[in-house]
Amino acid sequence: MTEAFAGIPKIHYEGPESKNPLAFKHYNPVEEVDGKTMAEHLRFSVAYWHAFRNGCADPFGGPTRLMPWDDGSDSVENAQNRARAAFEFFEKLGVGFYCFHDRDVAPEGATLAESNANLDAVVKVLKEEQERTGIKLLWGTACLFANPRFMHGASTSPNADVFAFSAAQVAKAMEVTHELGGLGYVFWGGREGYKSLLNTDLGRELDHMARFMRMAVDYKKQIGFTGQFYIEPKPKEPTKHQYDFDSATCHGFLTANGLDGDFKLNIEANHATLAGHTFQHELEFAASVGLLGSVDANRGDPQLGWDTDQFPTDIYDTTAAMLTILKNGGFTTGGLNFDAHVARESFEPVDLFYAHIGGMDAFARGLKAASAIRADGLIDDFVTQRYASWDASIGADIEAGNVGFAELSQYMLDKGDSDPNISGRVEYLENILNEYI
Ligand code: XLS
Ligand code: CA
Ligand code: CA
Repeated sequence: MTEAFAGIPKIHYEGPESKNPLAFKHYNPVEEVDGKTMAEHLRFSVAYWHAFRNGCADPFGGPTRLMPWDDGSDSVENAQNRARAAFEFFEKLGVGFYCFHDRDVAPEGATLAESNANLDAVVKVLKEEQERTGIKLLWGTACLFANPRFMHGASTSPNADVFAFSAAQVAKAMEVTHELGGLGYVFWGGREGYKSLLNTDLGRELDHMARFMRMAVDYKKQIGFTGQFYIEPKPKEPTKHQYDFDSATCHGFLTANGLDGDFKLNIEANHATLAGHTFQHELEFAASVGLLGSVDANRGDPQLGWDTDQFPTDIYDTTAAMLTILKNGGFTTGGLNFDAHVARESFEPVDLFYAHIGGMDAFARGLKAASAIRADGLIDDFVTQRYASWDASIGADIEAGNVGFAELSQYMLDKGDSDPNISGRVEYLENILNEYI
């Protein structure tokens, strides 16, 4: 096969002084930060669907992107060639991971059996390419939202046959993820939600979703897949209300259904924005309940209320995210997946490189800044100090469950009033953060 990205060399680290747009200025994969290389910390992944299947059409116009490696057909052969082009891109960019939906990599057939056969034919090439390059599958997933059959949802469809079809499709997607040595499997809610409560039995749909997840956990054991399961929260789009609204909602759903030991969360920055949260809030909440698993690093646009899936460029944001990720010990099975597409007007193949290079450099800067902030310790020390009243005497008794309202009433009656508060020092802390960015 001829080179898909002819004329574009392998991307190297050239340092902050470099003016070469096809070089990293901050991401140096072999540089150590806090005892691990940047590549080990950041575990970058390319999203197959945006990088290789999204032509950047919008509701007002067709696709613009030039993809000379793609003949535009739905043939299996084209899908196999596309897979080879994708790996050329991953290799030149220097990422260790990629992610896909079943229907991104292989065309859907007229029947489920035909779709499965198409998928097997492309998975064969993906496997060859993984072995050739050493690039790994961060996670696989199934597209349960594009085909019209899923118009009412998948596991939450009012049509039981659609639930059954979804189960069959996920079973196959899990099998191929397993075959490719995938480190994880993502459940993003697709159309699991509603447009109108007038036609929806919300409680029944949530029960069906829980039953579906339970079946997935059982099947995982049946086929011996040991990768990590993730739920990816999103509050809206394509439905008016998505059941996996945000980290807290997913945590409630998982614990209510006894599934919290089987799943972690894949937190997407853009979905946090749509839920009215910051990216860091979603990460902190997930971490606080032991569910921080993996990250979709694409950002939204503060002025736009939809899922713009832009590449991350805001260093303040990447620093905040890396602070939370480092504080919680970094990634194990997870990584930073660029679930992002280039702007519609950035239509040339080289733009795909610029976009990813920028995202990788933005996270490298965030990693370095976060590591320096933690080493300096001023913010951590302040937080420790702020909660010091819980480390001894009455605070320690409350945390240990040794006292109740009666004891606390007596304690305060004896004491007369609470100790004075200390300042929260918000601006002082914001100033420290800015010193490192
Ligand atoms: C859509 C989601 C989706 C998941 C994978 O908004 O971000 O792409 O990451 O199904
Ligand atoms: Ca995502
Ligand atoms: Ca998104």
